[in-house]
Amino acid sequence: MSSNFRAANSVAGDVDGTGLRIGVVCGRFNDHITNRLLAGAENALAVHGVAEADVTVVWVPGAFEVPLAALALIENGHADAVVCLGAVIRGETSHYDFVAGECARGIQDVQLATGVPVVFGVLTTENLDQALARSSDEDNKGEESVRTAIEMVTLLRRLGDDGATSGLSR
Ligand code: INI
Repeated sequence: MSSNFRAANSVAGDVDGTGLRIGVVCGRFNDHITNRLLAGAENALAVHGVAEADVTVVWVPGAFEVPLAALALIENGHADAVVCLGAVIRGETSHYDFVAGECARGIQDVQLATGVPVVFGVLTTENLDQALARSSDEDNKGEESVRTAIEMVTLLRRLGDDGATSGLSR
């Protein structure tokens, strides 16, 4: 099925991080994984033009504490977006579902309450091998999360302005 109908307005962000202030919240639990996510995130921050001086990394005990630290970064004016990094591995915990679920819910709550992008860069895997694979040089959730953060900030700015730069008509 096709038609000649084309939406008049189409908006997306980009991955130019110049001038953006990015907060990174990192869980210390499973830090053999979260340090790899952080390395991927820092690599992406450099690639996408974010200045070192504009990045604040905050360490918390585990994924459960991540949303509160993200909220504090935002409320204290430190970040245009927050990238949350953690590793919850099912094989190693009996309360996987609580930790992973509450972390995800908390992150979504913070971004919806504040209007500031908060990215879920928390690995939730069945085992250590999967966590290693998703924090590798080839495939790194930290790297991907930085791109998401920058894309969402630039998207929201375009949606929020008067349409002049985005091309949105009213
Ligand atoms: N925190 C994690 O980040 N990953 C885990 O796999 C994990 N496990 O296995 O329990 C974990 N637990 C700690 C939790 O995030 C809190 O720090 C703790 O419950 C104190 O609130």
